[in-house]
Amino acid sequence: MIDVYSWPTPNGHKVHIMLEECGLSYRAIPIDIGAGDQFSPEFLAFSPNNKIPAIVDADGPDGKPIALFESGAILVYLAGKTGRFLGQTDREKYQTLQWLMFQVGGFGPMLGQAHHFRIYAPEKIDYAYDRYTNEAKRLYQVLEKQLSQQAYLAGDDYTIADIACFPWARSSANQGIDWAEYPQTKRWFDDIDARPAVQRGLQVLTKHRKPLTDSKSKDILFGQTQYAKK
Ligand SMILES: N[C@@H](CCC(=O)N[C@@H](CS)C(=O)NCC(=O)O)C(=O)O
Repeated sequence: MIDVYSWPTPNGHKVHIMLEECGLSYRAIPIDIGAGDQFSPEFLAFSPNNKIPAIVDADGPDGKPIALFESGAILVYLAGKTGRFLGQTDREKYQTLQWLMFQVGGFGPMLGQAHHFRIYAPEKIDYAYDRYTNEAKRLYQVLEKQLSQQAYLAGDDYTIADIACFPWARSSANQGIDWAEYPQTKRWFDDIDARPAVQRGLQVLTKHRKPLTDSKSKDILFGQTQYAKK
């Protein structure tokens, strides 16, 4: 049994989708990041960066429990455990990892900033708004070029690189993206969105979700609570 400590956000969805795609048994434990659950000592003990997702697999590689944080590392772990969605040859594996790194190093963080400065910032800061909107558009162009040459990011097959990027593309409108300008990326998006395991993964923990509108949650995520010295 795998315990996934998570919340229905893009980084959480990635792991929920992978667990569903692989048919693994798991239990989803809500960490309400708007209420500050990510700062509890119990969670920080295995997720020291105070972010979801994290997993505890009772059946680790050596038969002993293993705890992991960082969604990219969790996807690689689950791919290794099941032999799925990483590619078969060494070449395919490195190509998958390359696009997974593109997501964890850029496509997630930069789109998160675009979303933040377009939607959550208490005032419009033109410089930040434009910088991250332009960077979002540039990153979608990178996807568009890749996906105009092949079905999926790492080649002909669906991999953890696609699983990692897809949940971020669900918020494209809030990132300043117009799908009409990225037809191949939209084709890729619709293809993944139609997968039953993806739809099941997207449902995980969603009954707990609340809109991020209250000032207490915003302080926890973006203000004094987040940056208080611990
Ligand atoms: N690099 C991390 C990022 C995880 C992340 O940013 N998680 C957000 C939700 S999508 C979170 O837990 N935020 C809570 C906080 O910042 O306190 C990963 O890929 O797992």
